[in-house]
Amino acid sequence: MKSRWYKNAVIYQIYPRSFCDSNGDGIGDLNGITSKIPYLKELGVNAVWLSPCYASPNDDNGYDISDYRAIMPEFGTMEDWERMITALHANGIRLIMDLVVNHTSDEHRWFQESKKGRENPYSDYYIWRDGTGPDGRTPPNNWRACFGGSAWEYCEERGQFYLHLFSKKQPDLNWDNPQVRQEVANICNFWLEKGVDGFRCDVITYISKPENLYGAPSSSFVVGPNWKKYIRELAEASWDRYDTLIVGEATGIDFDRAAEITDEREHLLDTLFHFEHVAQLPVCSYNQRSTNLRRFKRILFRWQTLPRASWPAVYYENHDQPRSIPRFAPSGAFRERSAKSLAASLLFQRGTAFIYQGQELGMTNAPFREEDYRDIQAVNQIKAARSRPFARIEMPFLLRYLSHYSRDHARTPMQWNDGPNAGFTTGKPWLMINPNYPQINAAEQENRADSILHFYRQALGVRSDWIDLIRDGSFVPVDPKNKNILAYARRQGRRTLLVLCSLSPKKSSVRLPAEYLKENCKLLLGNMEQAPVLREKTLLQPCQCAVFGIED
Ligand code: TEU
Ligand code: CA
Repeated sequence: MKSRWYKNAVIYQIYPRSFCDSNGDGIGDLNGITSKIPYLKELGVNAVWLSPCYASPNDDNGYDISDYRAIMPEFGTMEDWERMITALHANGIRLIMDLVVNHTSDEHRWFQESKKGRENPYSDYYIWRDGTGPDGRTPPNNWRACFGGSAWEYCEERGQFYLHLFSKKQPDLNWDNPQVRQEVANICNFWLEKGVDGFRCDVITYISKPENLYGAPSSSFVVGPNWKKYIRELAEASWDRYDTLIVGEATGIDFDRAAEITDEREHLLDTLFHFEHVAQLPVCSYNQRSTNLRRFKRILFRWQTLPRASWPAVYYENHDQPRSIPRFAPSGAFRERSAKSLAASLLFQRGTAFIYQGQELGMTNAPFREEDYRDIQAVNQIKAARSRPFARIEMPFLLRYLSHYSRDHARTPMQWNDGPNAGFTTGKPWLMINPNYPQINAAEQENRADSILHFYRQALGVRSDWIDLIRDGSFVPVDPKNKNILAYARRQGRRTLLVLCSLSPKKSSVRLPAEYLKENCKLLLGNMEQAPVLREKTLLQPCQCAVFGIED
């Protein structure tokens, strides 16, 4: 029976490689996570989304799985994993695992068998096609891989191309093969029987490809021809037997499609991550503020109009995205205020709210040099640019782009304290630690009542007190055209939450309808000593936020 617990939940995403290293090898691990469960409990999150911790050669840091039922040795053992989930559950925190089944690692035994030829039991587990052209060495279509180059790799051993939408070490599974679908259901049941509370499904909208791939348009694999059938089949064979959250990563999805596939009556996904507000706009590629507030608000407010039967997921950061400061709000002198104002703007929206590790500290992008990048996406972009004739001209632009958008920015180790390696490891960290860790770290913020960390704890407390209204109430934009302030109201019966968030370095004012100018309006949360005085034209200080409760 589905309790739909996730409709009340705030979920904390952990990127295990960078969260906490317990054995000094410079790599985060499961025992490190277990040691920080009191921190998560104190923060007030209801669940953890754990990025992949399965056996993997780490071509894409675990999003290339070679054994779905084994723990990556660098992260620990299955006993460590059992200890972690037991401790999470004992603290009232659920665990969502990352389900990466659009593709496996090429080191998975299925692929090792499949590539041997067309007669073995695994030959049809992947998407193999004959090449075209006189020598048969032209790929079946012009699809490009997300990490560069063609999405087709020629395998001499088998004499065919295989499809890989990501790296060539991440061959796409053939979901048209019922045996593959059964294998995935078995993997889900293996983890659900161990007590997992659901899955974040990696690029799940890509799993159904068109039958005829020759010349097929690349958009044809987003929610492809058999997508609904395969998801329903998987739900019936596994997810539906447990009280799970199934959140899909839905790159390429639009609003109407999202409303349809998260509609409870469709029995497909419970919710999904869209990417409209974090889309990298060419014009913004080279400046620090990657989006203007009006566009940001327009997108966020639109997604708040998902029909009642559908359910949003709201987030600003994850392991693939740069840090939200300075991306969505001013850094520098206003960094702390901005972080709190962004938190207030996020946590009272309708939907399951996601916080990414370090967001609750106001962690920022890092000053990487070219040699510091580790992410396959950045490394491949640098390698490709270096190999081109105009590298000297191209490189400064690419490095400037990466300084804002590399996925490595989100993957710098957690900053626990101002001790060696920010308290993340006693060894050599696998990725550069942000040199601002002496100023931005959990220990410092633990001891400062006006820190971002304390603000998040307070905000999650307010969210919990008002959760019925936040879950079921209406969403009413306030002064939507305002280009400095993100403001909205949440309303249910006689109760209203009024959320005012300036994301501007300038003093600015917001127009409030008379219905919000009530005597019994109580300040619930704010990031400045002096709360704003509510009037028809309400003045906010730079990056000031305030959340008011009104009970008629
Ligand atoms: O990301 C899917 C995806 O589309 C990403 O490539 C995203 O668009 C890009 O990283 C933005 O810069 C998922 C995982 O979140 C990502 O970490 C993996 O690399 C990818 O799938 C392959 O599993
Ligand atoms: Ca370790």
